[in-house]
Amino acid sequence: MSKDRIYGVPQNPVPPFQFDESVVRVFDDMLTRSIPLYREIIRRQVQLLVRFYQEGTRIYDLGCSNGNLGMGTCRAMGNKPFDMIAVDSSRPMIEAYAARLEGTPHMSRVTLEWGDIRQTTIDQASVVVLNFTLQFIAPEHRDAMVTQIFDGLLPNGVLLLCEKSAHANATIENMQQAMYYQFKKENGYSDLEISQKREALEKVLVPEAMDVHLERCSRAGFRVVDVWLKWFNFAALIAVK
Ligand code: GEK
Repeated sequence: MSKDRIYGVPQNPVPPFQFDESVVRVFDDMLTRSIPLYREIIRRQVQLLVRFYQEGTRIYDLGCSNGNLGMGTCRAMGNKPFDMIAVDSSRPMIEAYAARLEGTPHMSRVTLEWGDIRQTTIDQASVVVLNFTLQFIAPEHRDAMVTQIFDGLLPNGVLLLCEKSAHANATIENMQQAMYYQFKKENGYSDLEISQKREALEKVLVPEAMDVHLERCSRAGFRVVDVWLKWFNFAALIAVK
């Protein structure tokens, strides 16, 4: 796994963050050092996915990146048949995922699609995973995205949503930010790397308060929504149709 050193040298100006080849090369290192409990989240989401998957239906992984969730799903499903559609708008991400799947027994179970998830037709789904991806969609398109997911889910189908969040209260927001930067420093990121990454993500990753996510899911029609994991400004929720 290559080490993420992308923001280690001063850049002026810092260009907006993109999921390009340089990011794909270091992606797993970047995620494990930048998303608290990333491995734990993937592991539990795979378990939730297996639990809620209804035979003969589809699983969607929207913003699948290089396929950590998909590869975990293949291992967990074993010989059980399933049909997963994995979508990402970054070509290098889809290529990296395809390379991981190539030659594995599950190759035919996962359909990779290069494109914008806002254009994905969701149909006959029992599980939809939206893992740290809604945050990259413009806020004005988020209601439509979640409604599109709700409409494509079968009864008792679930949305598994993970996001970096914000807090409306300044004291809590400042505390969460401080804890998050502490986490990144503990993982070896320098002050320069942290501040340049923050600048690159400004306007690209727009976090919302957890209340906003919960209300959006309820408005879309989900009958129950639960936050199953929270680490300061990171959270995972499950919404059941
Ligand atoms: C994981 N889920 O390992 N359409 C499709 N893909 C998009 C869009 C869009 N509109 N916007 C962003 N992406 C993964 C991690 S990463 C999270 C997800 C992060 C894609 C983008 O190309 C990237 O691969 C992914 O969403 C977000 O659990 O890096 O913080």
